Amino acid sequence: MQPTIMLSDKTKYYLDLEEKYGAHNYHPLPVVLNRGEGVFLWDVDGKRYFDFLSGYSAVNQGHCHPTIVAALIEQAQQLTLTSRAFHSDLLSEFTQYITRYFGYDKVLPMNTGVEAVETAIKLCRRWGYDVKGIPANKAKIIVCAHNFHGRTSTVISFSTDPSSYDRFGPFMPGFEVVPYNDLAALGAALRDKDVAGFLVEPIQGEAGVVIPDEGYLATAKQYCEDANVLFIADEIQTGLCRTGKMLACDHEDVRPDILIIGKALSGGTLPASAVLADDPIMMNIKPGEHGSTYGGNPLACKVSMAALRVLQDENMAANATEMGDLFRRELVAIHSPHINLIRGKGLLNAIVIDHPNQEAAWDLCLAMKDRGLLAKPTHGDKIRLSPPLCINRDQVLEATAIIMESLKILD
Ligand code: IF1
Repeated sequence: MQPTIMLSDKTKYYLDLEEKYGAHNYHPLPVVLNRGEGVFLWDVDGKRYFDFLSGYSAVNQGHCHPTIVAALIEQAQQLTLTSRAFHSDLLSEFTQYITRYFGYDKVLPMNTGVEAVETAIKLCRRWGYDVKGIPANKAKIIVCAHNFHGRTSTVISFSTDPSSYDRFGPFMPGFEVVPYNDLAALGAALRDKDVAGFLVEPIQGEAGVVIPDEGYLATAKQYCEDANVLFIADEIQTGLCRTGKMLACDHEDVRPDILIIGKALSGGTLPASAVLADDPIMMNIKPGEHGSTYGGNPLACKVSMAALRVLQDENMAANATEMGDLFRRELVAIHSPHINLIRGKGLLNAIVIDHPNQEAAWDLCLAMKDRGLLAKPTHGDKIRLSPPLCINRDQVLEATAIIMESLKILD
């Protein structure tokens, strides 16, 4: 049965405006939002929804978290941007705060996630030349099939998803793709003396929450150490308590040589990302060799410290573990013939829809929207289910009931 999409005139008005004046580089669910609080979003007609996307894990702390918003407002009235031509008190405090928080010598602040990935690539290559002694312009970085690290022309150069890279060439050389979760392939690729780094998502988000075998990350890290290659973790989506630990790498006690974080670093308020590494890696970049106008701005620094503090103060890692376990148990208990697979760690979850209709996952998302829960399909048949980490037991149960009810439209 096809869900009937009934949209209010108000909703249609906004959809039409964006359709006419905005580039068509997205295909959103037909819902127009104008308010958020905790695990909830409201549309322009005042209808309330559970947010099961969390801005792709940017709002781990919940929408408009009062502590984070207070920091934002306070700092916005004091000082927002100096550029890195001058110092700011907040950047100084932030560098100390975040390096102690994650246990690294140094931080390099950027804005969006992909900028932090770009920064990590440059840091890795520079280390490859200056420390490892790779001949000029020969450095290679190993990446994984079905990776997602962002949208810049360098980063899409090593994407294996045609919708990311097709007709956007020519592409940046120097990347070697190996299958994810394949230690033998990684080991073979690491025999090349020109390899400087291995860039990996501890759980592949865009690929549909693909969790590697237990021990993969720890062994991959060991292989990298043995080959004198940097282990670079993209924790932009998996980090900051999303999977039940501060970092997804913590599940295997892996300490990345280069750590990339973003998204929830600002709790969904403004773009803030960061690259963390120790001095032997970070100190190879000298003044004038890398930077960003907004990177490390005092507003982002203040907000990021608040966002990190909230994760700790509100035990969001433990809650993600507990609520994630409960949520997956509840999903399994639905026994829906239309759910092929339920997987996840903490509150980073996905279901795979099994249905003859190609549009089933999209239709299910529309049905869930009608019943008050927002999620978005990827790759046709997968739906990511990742609510803010402040979700409580009753809310998990209420949300699961909505999902169960919505699944009936696929009967
Ligand atoms: C979009 C996906 C999620 C990321 C990892 C870097 C970035 C991302 C591991 C870049 C961004 C976002 C971007 C968003 C969709 C979304 C996404 F489905 F595409 F894969 F979250 F699952 N590394 N992921 O997940 O960060 O530059 O965007 O700040 O619309 O492209 P950014």
